[in-house]
Amino acid sequence: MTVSGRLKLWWKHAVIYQIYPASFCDSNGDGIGDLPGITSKLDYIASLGVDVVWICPMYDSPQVDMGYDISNYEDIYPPYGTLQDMETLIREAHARGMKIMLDLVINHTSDLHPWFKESRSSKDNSKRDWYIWRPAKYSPTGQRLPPNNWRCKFGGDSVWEWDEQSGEYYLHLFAKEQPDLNWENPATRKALYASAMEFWLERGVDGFRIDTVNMYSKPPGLPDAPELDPGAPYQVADMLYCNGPRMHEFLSEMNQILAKYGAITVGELPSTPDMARVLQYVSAEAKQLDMVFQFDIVNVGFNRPLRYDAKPKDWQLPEFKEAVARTQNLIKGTDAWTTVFLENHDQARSITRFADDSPQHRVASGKMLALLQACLSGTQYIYQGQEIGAINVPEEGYPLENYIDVSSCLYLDFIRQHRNGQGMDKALTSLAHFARDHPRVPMVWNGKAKYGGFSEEAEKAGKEVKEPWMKPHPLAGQIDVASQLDDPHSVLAYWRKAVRFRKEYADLLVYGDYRTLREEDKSIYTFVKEPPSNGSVKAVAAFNFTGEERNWEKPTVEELKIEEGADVKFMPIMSSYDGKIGEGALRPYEGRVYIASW
Ligand code: TEU
Ligand code: CA
Repeated sequence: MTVSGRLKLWWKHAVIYQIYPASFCDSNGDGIGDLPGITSKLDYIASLGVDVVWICPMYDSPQVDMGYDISNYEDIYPPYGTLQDMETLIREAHARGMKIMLDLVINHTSDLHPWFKESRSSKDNSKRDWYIWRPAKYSPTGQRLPPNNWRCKFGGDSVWEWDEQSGEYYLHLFAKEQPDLNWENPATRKALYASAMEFWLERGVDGFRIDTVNMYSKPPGLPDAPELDPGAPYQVADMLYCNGPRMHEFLSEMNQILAKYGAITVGELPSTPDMARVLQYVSAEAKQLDMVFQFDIVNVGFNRPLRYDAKPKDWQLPEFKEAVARTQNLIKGTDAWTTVFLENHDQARSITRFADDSPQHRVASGKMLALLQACLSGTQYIYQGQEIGAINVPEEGYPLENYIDVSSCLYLDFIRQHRNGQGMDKALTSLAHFARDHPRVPMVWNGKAKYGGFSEEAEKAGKEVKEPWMKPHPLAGQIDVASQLDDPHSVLAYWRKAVRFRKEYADLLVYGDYRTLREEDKSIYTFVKEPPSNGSVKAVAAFNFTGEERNWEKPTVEELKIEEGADVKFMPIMSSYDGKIGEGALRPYEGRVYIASW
């Protein structure tokens, strides 16, 4: 079955809801989210119209990077629960017609994984080559130096950690507690596929979000990176370690296993601006991945070599439109598929980043962004809390010590170490806008309950309730699930409506071709969704990204690319404002969609 000339598949028009287990729901009062807590909320999740639940790493881990540092792929981090709890969650999700997607983190393990403990024990250990070890270099004065100049993704220091005991450096693109696996070793790959993939596919998991999916094949010789940031101690090297020479060979090898189970895959694909390169991962014919997360949209406004040096809101709407177009055009004239997301566990809240989180405009912004997502082609992802209009914690009232994510902490360490601590005030302003901590603040189920109802079930059961592992959101009393569940004017009600709307008009909204109109307009974002093959129906969407009412004219026949003189009818079918769909001017942070026919 094809739609708009595109193969129609269930996971293409699916809605996938991302859960960060530590912060979703605490069932036993220890202040840490857990698997039974997720299971207790499956009816709520299903009520959003969700088809798949993506759960961030729940595996056993020392939690240096919140589970993206795995010490045992085949067991659960004890505070989250047990393997039994996981099997219950999978079964209960399936019973509700929802599928389960897990996070596949196989570029690195934790330094506490038995494999790494063996590997580091000695140079001639049988698992030495399961990780990436290199001898030190030495300066002319005999100073020990790391094997190359690559910069760590966190903080900005070296990717090499010296291991005194075995007298070599090991590679870690992320934290030093996350040693990179050596994918050149077939024994390592084989063990990974069994432990991280098949163990869970055998337990009924339906697919994987594949972490850093383009970093496994390192460039031979591990050459120095170009000095793009003169004066910096280490250099950005993702142009070297992303999309390496054997990446597609490794993914094809993985697919031999995934295909046996019909597992769906979405790869996290950073640092790949070239569309032709992205297509090598997601063209259906290539049989690599079903879809990928590109970073174009979420990177809008990040414009400094060190991520958190960026200034808040340092972007214009045309840049945002271009970024959306790059992710949408991936499917134009190809057999590829794409994704739609504005948030995840690594990105600050989209209302704060891309619209207006002030009390006056927060709700309108949340509804507008919900409608924007509903209108974009590709598989749609919603991150926990997005559906209730969650926003960043405010700068005031949430001090630096509350930012506990490893990338926030290593950034502050970098400032202390390399800038003599200069700029800490700017660092707080930047973290208050961009930090990964914002989406990890505990979910607010009931703003009137203790800690925002994060442990409400435990409280009701009379259990002692500890403060959550992360400081609760200062605005929990205003932005919560409970007060929105039965409010037809809430962001939550609107997200449910937007998901239904998207499914109703899937042919254009999910499967249609996207085309930006009026690219240079700095206030209003207008685009068209149209069948790849000419038809006589298009969707026209317009979004006012400002806090003032703005005039807006319907597109001309030229803009719509239809024959001169055609008598075009515009039927308003959706607005992000309640009540009768307006005509003409767009109200503050209003989104509106028309069907244009002729
Ligand atoms: O993120 C990969 C990645 O590239 C991140 O450095 C991302 O660019 C950054 O977090 C954006 O702020 C994945 C996971 O999503 C992230 O949570 C992990 O920390 C990382 O891999 C290591 O596993
Ligand atoms: Ca708990």
